[in-house]
Amino acid sequence: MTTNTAQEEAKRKSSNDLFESPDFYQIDDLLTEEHKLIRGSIRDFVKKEISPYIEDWCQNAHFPYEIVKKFGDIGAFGPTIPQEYGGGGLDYISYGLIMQEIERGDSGMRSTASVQGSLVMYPIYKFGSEEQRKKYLPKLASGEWLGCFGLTEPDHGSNPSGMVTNFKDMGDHYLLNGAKMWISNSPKADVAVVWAKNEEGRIHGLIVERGMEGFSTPETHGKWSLRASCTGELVFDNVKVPKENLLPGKSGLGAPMMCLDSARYGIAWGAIGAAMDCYDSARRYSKERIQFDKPIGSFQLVQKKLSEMLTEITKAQLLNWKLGKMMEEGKATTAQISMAKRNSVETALNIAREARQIHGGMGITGEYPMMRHMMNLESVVTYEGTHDIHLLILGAEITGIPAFK
Ligand code: TGC
Ligand code: FAD
Repeated sequence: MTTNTAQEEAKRKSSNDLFESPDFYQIDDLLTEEHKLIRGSIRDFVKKEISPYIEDWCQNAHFPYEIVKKFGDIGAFGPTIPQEYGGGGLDYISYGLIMQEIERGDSGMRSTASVQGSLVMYPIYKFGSEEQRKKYLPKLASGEWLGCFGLTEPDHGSNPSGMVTNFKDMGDHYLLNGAKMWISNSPKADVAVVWAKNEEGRIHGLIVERGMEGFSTPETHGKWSLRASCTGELVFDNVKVPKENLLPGKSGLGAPMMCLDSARYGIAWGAIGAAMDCYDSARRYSKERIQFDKPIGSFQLVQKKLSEMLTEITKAQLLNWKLGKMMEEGKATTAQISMAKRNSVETALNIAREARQIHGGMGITGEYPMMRHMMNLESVVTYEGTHDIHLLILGAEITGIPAFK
């Protein structure tokens, strides 16, 4: 395809992104003018920079590396990190809205943004030294560098405290050994925040940089989900990590778990973005598609599907907004975040399936977004704590009895 033809094709697809956000309970009244401006600018960005291309990226399992710099330019990385470190200095509702709009475009794109902001910049800001903050945060915020977060291991997914990746104090440096698996952004990342145990078995965060001898990041191929996001391993074979790369501010499993609280919050908003995209496509299609000489939207069964979708989206929007307020006040608990992440992803998966059905056979094609969202959401329902782990976090909160072990 010549450049001109490619641009025309992109323009055609872009003009097909007719997304209109459902707001059945006038939740916009709860937003400030700044919130609406931020949401509007990210929505425009998604229509221009993601919607025209996302189908091709996913079909070809292509991670568009150039999106990293573009995300940096629009302030998608580290929205709540203070501006002095390059972050947005925004509140948690703004952060949620940014994730909602990006995931409305694609969950893989939101993954890139939420890993960078919540799982790489957040721990460096929260637990890092002033030197580490100054060295890494501005470059990560601008998209000059891409980061990843290594917690999961081949034999330790839901149970990260069993991790075997470890480091030894060698006097003038640490020696890091082990492997991480299923790491978003890893094949292209410049820096990795890696969680590993010291000789006493205490978990610490270390910043590992591409180019350190013995550090490699093999890509994971063959995914049916998040195909526009790159995923891989982190392999540490006697990697010499400078002592100044240890995050000094917090150790223990609580440190990575605090990062997960922030990222799971973003996912709660993001997944509803994907749900809104599916609902909006189904709403429009139901008015255009004629069967038995009538629009299919005139049939009660189709109206039932649409009504239930809108009800669930509205409930989740309200839950997310209230959670955002509690995050802002520093009052949100891990269990409250689990409830919202779990609810949003389940809602989005159900809506993607129902919306796909409303589109009939056309729903399985890339002309419409439902199958892509549905396949993406199969990762979202698993990562950042599986659906059942979040249920157990809630169960432990209700009963006071953890049922993980
Ligand atoms: P448990 O005994 O409950 O806790 C161990 C220690 O950690 C502390 N802690 C927290 N601290 C602060 N905030 C939190 N949210 C905390 N959660 C736990 C806890 O107080 C305790 O501290 P201490 O001082 O008493 O030792 O831990 P457990 O081993 O029983 O595990 C609990 C469980 C299963 C809930 C937890 O480990 C879990 O959530 N597992 C799921 C793992 C997970 O979510 N992995 C995500 C990997 S990253 C990822 O998926 C990125 S995808 C990103 C993308 O592409 O968008
Ligand atoms: P397992 O823990 O083996 O779970 C398998 C099944 O057993 C699940 O259904 C689970 O709910 C169930 N189960 C496990 N324990 C219990 C229990 N106690 N009670 C009841 N049921 C249980 N990780 C990172 O560190 N960084 C990343 O950037 C990252 N990105 C990812 C990107 C993708 C595309 C994917 C798919 C994963 C990513 N992950 C990442 C890993 C992700 O967090 C893990 O896949 C997830 O935590 C689950 O771990 P697991 O896959 O090992 O499943």
